[in-house]
Amino acid sequence: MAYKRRYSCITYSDIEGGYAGVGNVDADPLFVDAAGGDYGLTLDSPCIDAATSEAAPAYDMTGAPRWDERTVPNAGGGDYPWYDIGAHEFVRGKRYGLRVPRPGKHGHSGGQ
Ligand SMILES: [Ca+2]
Ligand SMILES: [Ca+2]
Repeated sequence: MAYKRRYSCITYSDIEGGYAGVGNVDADPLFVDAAGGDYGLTLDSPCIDAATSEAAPAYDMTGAPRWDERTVPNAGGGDYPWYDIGAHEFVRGKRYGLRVPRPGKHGHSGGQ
């Protein structure tokens, strides 16, 4: 078996069990409803304003712009130290849900 061992450099991430690196945290990300497939962040999440903007997209995977949550101290890095850890940016008052469709759930709900 021949493979090259690669040492990855992980920073500004939330890793269960912990991982050495700048800005890494080991804490429950406090998703909205992980069991229900909603991986959005709640306001108490340690992932808010804790990532680095360096080499990170200005929008999250749902298209929401990165946002400086004023009630959360900026603990991230880069030019804009208020990007959230993960694929989902917390935006107050507007939830951009990252929902994973689950089989067995009844059809579309008609709004809120
Ligand atoms: Ca943010
Ligand atoms: Ca902030």
